[in-house]
Amino acid sequence: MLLRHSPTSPYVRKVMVLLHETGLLDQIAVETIDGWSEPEVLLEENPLSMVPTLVLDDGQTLFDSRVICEYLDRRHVGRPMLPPTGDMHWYVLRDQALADGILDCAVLIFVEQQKRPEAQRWDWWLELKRRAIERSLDSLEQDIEALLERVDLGAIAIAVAIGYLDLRGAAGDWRETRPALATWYAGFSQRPSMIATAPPV
Ligand SMILES: N[C@@H](CCC(=O)N[C@@H](CS)C(=O)NCC(=O)O)C(=O)O
Repeated sequence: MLLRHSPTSPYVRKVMVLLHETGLLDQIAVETIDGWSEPEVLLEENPLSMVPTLVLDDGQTLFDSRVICEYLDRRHVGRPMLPPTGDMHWYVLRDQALADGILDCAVLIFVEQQKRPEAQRWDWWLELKRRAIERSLDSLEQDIEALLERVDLGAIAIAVAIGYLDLRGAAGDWRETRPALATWYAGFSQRPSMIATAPPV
C-alpha cells in the first residue's frame, strides 16, 4: 500500500499515528505530495486532490482520513482503535468528528490568512471559525474524564487536532483556560507515535 502524504497535514498525521499504534507502519510506503498543486498522479487517484490518499495493492484508492483509518484498523490483530460495537463505537466516532471539525476550522483559518489576499479576508468568517474552535476546546475540557486512559481513534484525532492548533497558532494560549485538557495533551504527546509524527516546525 502507498500513502500519499504531507508532513504538515494533520489528517495525514492521524493516519500515521494509527499506523504506529497498530504496528502496521512497515506495510505502507509513504510518498510526500502537495495536494494544493493538483499533481497529475494524485488527480488520477483522488479527484479531490487531497492527502491523505491510500493506494491499495490492487490499484484501488481510498480517501479521506476517516475511511483510511477504518480500513487500516481492520488489518491488524491488536485491540481495535475503533471499537466495533457498543456505545464506545459511537463515542469514538463522535470524538473523531469533533477533532476533524476543529481541523476543518483551523485549515479554513489558515487558508483565509495565508492564501487569500489580505484585502479580501473576511473577519466575520474568521471569527465564526475561531469561536467554533474555542467552544470545542471548552467542551473537551469539560468532558476530560471521558478522554482519560484512552488510546483509540477518537483520542488520536483529538491529540492531532490540538497539535495542529499549536502548529498554526490557531487557538492562541488555549492552555490557560483549559488546564485539564493541557495536562491530558502533554501526556498523550509523549507517546512514541505522536513524537515520531510531529510536524516540522
Ligand atoms: N476530510 C479530509 C480532509 C483532507 C484535507 O483537507 N487535506 C488537505 C491537506 S491538510 C489537502 O490535501 N488540501 C489540498 C486541497 O484542498 O486542494 C480528510 O479527512 O482526509
